[in-house]
Amino acid sequence: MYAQLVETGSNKLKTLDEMSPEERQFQERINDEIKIEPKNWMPDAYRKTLIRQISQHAHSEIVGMLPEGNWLTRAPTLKRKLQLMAKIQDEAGHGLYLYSAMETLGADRDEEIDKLHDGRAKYSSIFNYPTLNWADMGTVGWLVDGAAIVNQVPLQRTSYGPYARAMIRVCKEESFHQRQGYQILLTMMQEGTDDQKAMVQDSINRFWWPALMMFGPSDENSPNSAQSMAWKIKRHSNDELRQRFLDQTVPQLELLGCTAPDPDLKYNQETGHYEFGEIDWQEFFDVVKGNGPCNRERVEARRNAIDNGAWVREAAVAHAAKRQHRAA
Ligand code: FAQ
Repeated sequence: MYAQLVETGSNKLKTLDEMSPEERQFQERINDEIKIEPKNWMPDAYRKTLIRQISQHAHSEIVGMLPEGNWLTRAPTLKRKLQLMAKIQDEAGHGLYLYSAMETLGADRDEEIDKLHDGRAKYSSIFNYPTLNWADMGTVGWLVDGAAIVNQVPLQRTSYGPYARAMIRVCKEESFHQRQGYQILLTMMQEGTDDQKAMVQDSINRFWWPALMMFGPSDENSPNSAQSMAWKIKRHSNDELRQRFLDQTVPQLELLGCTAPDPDLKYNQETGHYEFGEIDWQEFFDVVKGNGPCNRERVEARRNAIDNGAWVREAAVAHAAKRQHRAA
């Protein structure tokens, strides 16, 4: 729908006729599904929007390592520990591809990371919730990576080439993450004690609503959607993706033998979709503004990681300089 706005001018967005020749050529390229590459001309606002979204996405991957890192030393078996370690390393890798994609737009990585550290940059709200028990490692994989996949699969077709290409590998790895999470929960539900089963339900109760919030504000309160969809940065609206996630997740919830903390959740035979209760948007905006349960702790952990690792970076630079000097 949004892709048509540019042509019909039915919103505040410019029509093709109102665009400069450069803007028009750019939009026509997008309408024809031709990727925009770093050296192509692009409107400043397109560049800024992408830097905003890709940097937030990269920060999410990096901050997203923290809630799981909390459980590495307490994984119940060596196998689980190795899987969790591999997943966390993948997330670091995703952050690095994304920062690289962002740099192709002329953004400076250090500057963007500074914005994360001083609270100017956002990252996904979901990572501001604590991971309190081992089942949370299953729930994060199942629900959080599950939501991330639903959001990221369409991003493989986003209009900016480097972002779209980064998403292909990211999505493959997220699929493994989602399955390992679900498998943790299935094992606990099928082979666990009553206490372990209760742990799974408790974890789902805490992560259910925050996972639905990951898709962002509802369409009528999403200021960036119309333009981002016209530019085909976003291919579906926040609410469409939230619904898609819910429709695929509820049957998995039932297979686990668990319930959602939503008395209004029900299947609508006519529409073929699940209906759900009201999201607590106040909670969402509080968390996004920095007032969630773990916001301060997360940002501080990232700041400390950079500060404590400074000597390693300095040593690596000194070592490289020494080798270069010897080779000369
Ligand atoms: N949390 O107008 P919209 C992962 C902000 S990766 C915080 O709808 P937009 C992997 C939004 O930035 C998860 N802020 O914005 C993993 C905007 O703020 P601004 C991250 C949010 O950009 C798994 C304002 O609200 N994925 O999980 C959130 O068109 C497990 C208005 O919103 C991505 O970043 C939120 N949930 O749509 C790692 C995917 N939602 O900048 C470890 C790429 C919205 O105007 C463990 N990003 N905001 O001040 C996107 O697809 C989009 O940016 C949306 C938001 C859909 C997130």
